Amino acid sequence: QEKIFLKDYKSPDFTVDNVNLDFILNEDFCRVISQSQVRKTTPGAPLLLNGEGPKLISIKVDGKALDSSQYELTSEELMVKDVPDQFTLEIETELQPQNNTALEGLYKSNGIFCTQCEAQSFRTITYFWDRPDVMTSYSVTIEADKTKYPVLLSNGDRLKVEDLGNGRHKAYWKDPHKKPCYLFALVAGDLGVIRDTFTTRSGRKVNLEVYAAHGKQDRCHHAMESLKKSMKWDEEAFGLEYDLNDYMIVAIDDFNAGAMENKGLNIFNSRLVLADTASATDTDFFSIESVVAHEYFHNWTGNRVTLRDWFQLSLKEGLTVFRDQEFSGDMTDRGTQRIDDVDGLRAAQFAEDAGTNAHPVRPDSCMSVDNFFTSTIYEKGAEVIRMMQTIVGRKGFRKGMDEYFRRHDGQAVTTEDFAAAISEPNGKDFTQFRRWYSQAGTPTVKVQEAYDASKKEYTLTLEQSCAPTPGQPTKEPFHIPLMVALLDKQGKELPLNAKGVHTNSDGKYIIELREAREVYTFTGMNEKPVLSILREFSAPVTLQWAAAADDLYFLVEKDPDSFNRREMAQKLASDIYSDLIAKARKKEALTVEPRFLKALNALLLDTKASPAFKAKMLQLPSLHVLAQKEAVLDANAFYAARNAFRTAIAKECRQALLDTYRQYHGVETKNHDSKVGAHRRLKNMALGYLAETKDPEILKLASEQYWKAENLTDRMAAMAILAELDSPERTKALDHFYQEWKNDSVVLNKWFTVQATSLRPHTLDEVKALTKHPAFNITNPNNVYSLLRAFGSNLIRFNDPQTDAFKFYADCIIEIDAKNPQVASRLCAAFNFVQKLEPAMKDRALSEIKRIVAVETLSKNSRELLQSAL
Ligand code: HT7
Ligand code: ZN
Repeated sequence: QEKIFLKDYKSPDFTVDNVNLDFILNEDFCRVISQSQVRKTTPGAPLLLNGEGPKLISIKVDGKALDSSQYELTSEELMVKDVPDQFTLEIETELQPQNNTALEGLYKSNGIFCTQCEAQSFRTITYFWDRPDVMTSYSVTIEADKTKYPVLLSNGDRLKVEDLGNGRHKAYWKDPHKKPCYLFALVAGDLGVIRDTFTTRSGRKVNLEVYAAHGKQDRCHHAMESLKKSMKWDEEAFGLEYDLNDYMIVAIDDFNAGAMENKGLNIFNSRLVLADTASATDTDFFSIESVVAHEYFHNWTGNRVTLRDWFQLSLKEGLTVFRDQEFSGDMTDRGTQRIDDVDGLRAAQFAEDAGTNAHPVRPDSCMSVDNFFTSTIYEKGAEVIRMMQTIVGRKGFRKGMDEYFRRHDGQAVTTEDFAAAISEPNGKDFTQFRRWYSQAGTPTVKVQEAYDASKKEYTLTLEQSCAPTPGQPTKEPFHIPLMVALLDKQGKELPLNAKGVHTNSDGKYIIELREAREVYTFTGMNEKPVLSILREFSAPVTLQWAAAADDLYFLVEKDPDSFNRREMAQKLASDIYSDLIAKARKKEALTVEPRFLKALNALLLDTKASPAFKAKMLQLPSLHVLAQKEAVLDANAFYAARNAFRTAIAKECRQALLDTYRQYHGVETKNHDSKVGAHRRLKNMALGYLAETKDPEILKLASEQYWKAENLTDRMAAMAILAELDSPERTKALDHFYQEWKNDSVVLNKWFTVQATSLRPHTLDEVKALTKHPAFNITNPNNVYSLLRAFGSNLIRFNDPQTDAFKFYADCIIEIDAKNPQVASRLCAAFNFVQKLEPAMKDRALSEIKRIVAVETLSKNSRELLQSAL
C-alpha cells in the first residue's frame, strides 16, 4: 500500500474564505450540504477534494450542477478539472451514521450523533480540503427531531434555535475563528448538562457546560472543576486566555481515543469525564484533571496555531503534553509528577524507539496518518520541548512561547517554526538540536569518571551514540542537555567550575553535550565528589554508567534531586531484577541483595520523606522496562523473579509495611486531594507487597478492605489482590463487583481489566470467556481496551509458552479490524516484543502476525504496524 512523504508537501492551491455546513439528521440517513467560498491561488490548478465514503448527491459550481462528465470521482478523491478563479462550491452528500462502526467522521453512540474528525475523517462526511493548512470560518446548521435530539451543538457561538413546527428543530452556530476541518465537531442528542462560568483575567465571562447521559450529571463536577483550574493556570503560566463565549465538553460512551479538542466543543470518552467517590479511583480523578487540561491547552497549542501537515503532529501534541505535565506538576507535586512522566516514557516510548515501528518525533513518511498518534509523537515530543526549556531556562522558555504566538497566531506551521521562536529570542542556535525531531532512537550516553587526588581534579568523560532504527542506519550526534551536580560527603552540591558547564536562567548546572565524545575537568575538588547526572531526567537518553554501589546507595539516601534519588534506587532494583531473571533461567535459588531491602525499609521508616515519594521508591521497575533491557523475554523467568523480589521486600519490611498500612488506611476516605491520594497509594502498595506472602492474616485484611471500602480506589486495590488468589474470596468479590456495576460500563471496565491483568496461569481462558460475556461488546472501544488491550499488556500471560495467546489475539485483531481499524491497530502493540522471544515462541508469534497481514481487507493502520515486525 502507498506511503505518503513529508518531502512531497505542497501548499494548497485554493483558499477557502468560509464554509456553510447544513446537517439534516434522520434515523436512516443524514444529508450534509456544504457551501464554500473558494479562491484559486495556483493558476490553472484543478480542484482536488478529499472524500472517502460519503455518497455524492450533487456538486454545483456557482449554483450550476455539474454532470458526471465534468468531474472524476475515485474512492479517495473528487476532481473537477476546470473551475473559475473564484467561485461558490456546493456539495451535497448522504451518510449513514447509524452503521458507522469505525467511529470516525459522523457516527452514533447510544443514540447520540457525534463526530470525530481528527486526523482525516472529515472526508467521510463531505468532499473537502481535508488538510490542516486549509483554515476557514465555519457556519453550521443542524436540523433534527426535537424530542430525540433536544441538544444540538457545534463549534463557536450559538446563534439561535428555530422550531420548524413539524416536530423538528434547527440550530445555528458560527465559529468566529478560522480552523482546519479536523477541529470541526457536531453533537446531537438527549443529554444532561451541568453549567458554570469562568471570568477571564481581562474580565470576560465564559459559559462552561459539561454534557453527559441523563442521570450522570452528578459525576461531571470534577471535570468542571478541572476545566476552571486549567483556564486559570494557562493565564498564569503562559498568559493565554480563552477566546470564545462558550466552552463545552460532551461525554460519549463509544470513542476510539481519550478526548478531542474540537474548537469550543471538546468531545470526551465518558471514562475521562465521569467521576465520583464510588465510581472512580484516585488515578481516574487525576487522569480526568490532566486530560481536561490537555484538551483545553490545545485551544492555543493546536487550534489557534495549528499544523502545516500531519508530519508536524508533535508540534501540537508534544507541546500540549509538556503543558499538561507542567500543569499536573503544579496541581500535585512537581517531583513525583516528573517521576511518573518518565516512568511512562520509558515503559512505552523507549520500547517504541527500540522496536520495528521506531520513527522520529517529526516522521518523514507513513502509510496511515492515524498511526502517528504514538508515544514518540506525544511523550518524546514533550521531552524535546522540555529540553528546550532546560537549555534556555523557564524564563527564557516563556519569552520564546510569547514569541511563538506573536509570530504564528492564526497560522498552520512546522516544528522548525516552533524551534526558531524559542531559540532566536534567547540567542541560541538550535540547528543541531533539531536532530531530535528528525532522528529516531534513544541515544545512549556513556559516563566515565576519574579523580586525581594530587591535582584535586575530577574528570568526566561523556560519549554519546544511538543505535540504528528502521531507515536510519547511522545517526549524527544529538545536542543533549545534561543537568549535573557534584556532591560532597554530606550530599551538598559543590560549586562547579569547568569549561563548558553553564548555569541556565533557573540556576541549574547544564552540560550541553554536542560532540560524540567530550571531556569535562572540574578543579578544586579536595575529595572525590559523587556525581549526580541527568538530574530531573533532563534528556530522553539511556545512561551507561558503571557507578560504584556505594555511590548509588549514597545518592538514594542523599541526592537533593528527588528524581535522581529514585532513579538510583531503580537502577539498583533493575540490576537485582536482572540477576534474579538470570538465576531463574538457570533454575538457581532466587535471593535478593539484603542491602537494597534494608535501604527500602529505612526509607519506609523515614518520617521526613513524603508518602508520595515513598510510594515511588517502593515501585519496582515495570516488566515492560525490564523486557527492553533483557536480551530474552522469558515470561516464566520474569514471573519467578517478580514474585521472589516482591516477597523478599514483604518479608524484610513486614513491620514497616504494616505500620504504613495502618497509619493511612481509613483516613479521609472521601477526599480526592492529590496528597490524600498519595497516602492511599502508599498504603495500598504496602498491602500489595504484604499479600505476596499469602499470609492468611493479610488476605483477611485485603478482604475486609474490599467489603468495607468507602471509595473505589480502596475497593479496586483490594480486588486486584484478591484477583490473584485461587479462593472463594476471589469469586465472591468479583461477583459482587459485577452485580454492583453491571449497568455502568465505565466502572465495569475495571472489572474486565482486573481479570485480564491477573498473573494467574488461567488468565487467558478467563479472558476468552469474558469476550463472550453479555457485558462485553466488541464494538465498544473501552470494552476492547479494558479486556483485550489490558491482556496484551500482561507480559507474563500474553507471552506464556504454555498457552495459545498469540492465536487468540490474532483472531481478535482480525475480527475488530473489519469493524474499527483504529481500535484494532491499538492492539498490535502487544506484539512489540516479538524479537525478544525465544525461537519457538518467536516463530509462533510471527506466524500469527503473517496470518493477520494475509487478510486482504486488513486496514492500512494494522498492516503498517504489523508488517514491520516481519
Ligand atoms: N488530538 C486528539 C487525538 C484524537 C484522535 C486521533 C485519532 C483518532 C481518534 C482520536 N481522538 C482524539 C486527542 C489529543 O491528543 O488531545
Ligand atoms: Zn493532544
